[in-house]
Amino acid sequence: MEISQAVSDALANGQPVVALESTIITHGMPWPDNYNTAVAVEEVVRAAGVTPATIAVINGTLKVGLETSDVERLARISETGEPMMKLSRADLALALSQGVSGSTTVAATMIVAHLAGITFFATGGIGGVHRGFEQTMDVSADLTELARTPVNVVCAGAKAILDIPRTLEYLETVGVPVVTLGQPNIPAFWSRDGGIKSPIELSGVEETAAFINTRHTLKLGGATLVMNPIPEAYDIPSARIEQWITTAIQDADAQGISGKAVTPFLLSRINVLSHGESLKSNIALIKHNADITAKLALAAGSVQYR
Ligand code: PSU
Ligand code: MN
Repeated sequence: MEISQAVSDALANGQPVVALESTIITHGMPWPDNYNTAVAVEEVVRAAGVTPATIAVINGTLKVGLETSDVERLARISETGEPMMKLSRADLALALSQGVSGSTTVAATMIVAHLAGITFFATGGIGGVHRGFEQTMDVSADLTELARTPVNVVCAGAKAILDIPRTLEYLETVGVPVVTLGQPNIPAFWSRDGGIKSPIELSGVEETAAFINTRHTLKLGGATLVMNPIPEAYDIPSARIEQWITTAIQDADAQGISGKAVTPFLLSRINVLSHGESLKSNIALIKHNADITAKLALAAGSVQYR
């Protein structure tokens, strides 16, 4: 593992660090929006007085705190055709043992953040239980990771490409608290209102930091999943996004897309179908999440999570 100077200094001084994932760069957005967003998100964290740590595997090394050149390399794979694995818990060791490169999903980013001693992590959307899982058994490894690894994750909810009620049921079963900030219903990524009551509603950063610290004092293990609604100006109501989702899922079925390829396929298809509207919202919500996560890390202070 290679920890950047800025990140290792912050950790050594007990200052807060926010982890950032890299699958959103390689498989979540097109070039050059992916690069610009990854750089901007790091800036948002720094502006709040917190150190960002973007995580990926570069030539077989776990990197915590990517250099800008690494971020650009990940972002440009659609241009360069460089092979880049999408790494979750099951395949993290493969990239290291083979000396190759890969981006880390929410699950893999949590694992690496925990190894490095980082306890807060900002992302856009998590993986979950896919629609039609009765047939495919497609349930993201992000969910089991949240249950076992104590790295708290801030997202904008689960995307409506997933089966959201079943995703919430699964999280309840494995004991992951789902906290929505400032509203009774969970958000659904592009939409502020996911139409389903949040298991827990808290008013903001201070209350959430107290909740998270109490949870760790109880040694309950695993993460708290915080859902932060997309800023109002970028909200796309469910009814509007649903048409694109339905078409994208039909296209995925027709083309026989399966396994790891499903989420990236749907994201890029929805971006095309929405003429970039979904991407604009995606960029806005991830920046907002980065800001809230940095503030949460500051408010939580230096409680040790196990
Ligand atoms: N959802 C999004 N954007 C993303 C992802 C999910 O809205 O970029 C990425 C994240 O890295 C997440 C991963 O951890 O996809 C989940 O993939 P899978 O469903 O294959 O576990
Ligand atoms: Mn899957």
